Amino acid sequence: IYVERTLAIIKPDAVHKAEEIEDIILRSGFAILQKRRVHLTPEQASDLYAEHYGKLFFPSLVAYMSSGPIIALVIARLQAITYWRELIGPTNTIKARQTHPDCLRAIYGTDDQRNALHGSDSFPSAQREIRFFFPDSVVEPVATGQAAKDY
Ligand code: YYY
Ligand code: MG
Repeated sequence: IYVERTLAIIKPDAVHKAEEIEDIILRSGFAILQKRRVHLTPEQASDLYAEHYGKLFFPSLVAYMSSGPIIALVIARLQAITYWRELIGPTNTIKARQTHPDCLRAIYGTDDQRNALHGSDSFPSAQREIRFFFPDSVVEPVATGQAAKDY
């Protein structure tokens, strides 16, 4: 068995529900390894979402993500990357409410862009995003056996 790490973000529209969301994270079998409350500048938000640079929604995404404090969390459990994405649900909150009413974006999201939560979409993304918020951490999203002592 192996423990995997991923990056979760509680976005500005959901920060007022952070306690409740962290509780759900813990009850869903994750450990919260690191946590940081941070107010990104537009430049930092652009870097975080660089993969979407040039898309129509990019400017408003950057404005949203820098509109207030966010909470970045390194969370860990078995298959954390896949499982956290499953738990937060589809990107579009409005559609999520129709197809996945129990997912966290359906519950905590605001509209089709302000979707309350982020989850890394792959192993390389998790590495990059964990390093983005926690540059000093030893980034080893997958830990086997003895490496687990790091937790
Ligand atoms: O990974 P995920 O957050 O589910 O979606 P992405 O396609 O990576 O988009 C990142 C972010 O951008 C999304 O959470 C909301 C916003 N966004 C948007 O406003 N409009 C879109 N058509 C697609 C994404
Ligand atoms: Mg994405």
